[in-house]
Amino acid sequence: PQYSKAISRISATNDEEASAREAAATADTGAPTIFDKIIAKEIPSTIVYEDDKVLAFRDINPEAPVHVLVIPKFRDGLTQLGKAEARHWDILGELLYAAKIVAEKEGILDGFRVVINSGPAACQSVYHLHLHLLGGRQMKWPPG
Ligand code: TR5
Repeated sequence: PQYSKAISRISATNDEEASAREAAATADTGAPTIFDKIIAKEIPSTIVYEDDKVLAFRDINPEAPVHVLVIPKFRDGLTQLGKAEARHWDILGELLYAAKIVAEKEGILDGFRVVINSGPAACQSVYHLHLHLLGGRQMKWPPG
């Protein structure tokens, strides 16, 4: 009984977290986001990789021991992956390769996950394209 109580507590927490994420998912208005302030260094973040096109910093609400967001410095209409156009080809490749560089720096090349939430149905909450790099623990499949 104690065990099942613990399980139901865990699922309640997961349900609450899931509802909170769904509630946080917003519409894509194209307005500037908090990530502009992070890029401009007006808001502090823990930067783990930076070059002229890409910034990678730790997620403020980590879902894994390693949880880094990899973003383009110039959004250029890329509020979400679903808005990608042919001109974004290069930056999309840069972001993915930067994720690999960060995975290597973080020591998680044995297994990591890259996630992109695109649009409200995927619970996207910040409309500046970003890759979530997650690792440092055994990942589960399928994702929710
Ligand atoms: O839900 P999506 O895929 O849009 O992911 C947005 C991510 O941004 C979430 O995982 C948030 O935890 C993360 N986030 C939000 C803020 C923030 C952040 N990561 C680092 N620093 C942040 N600051 C300073 N402010 C945020 N609002």
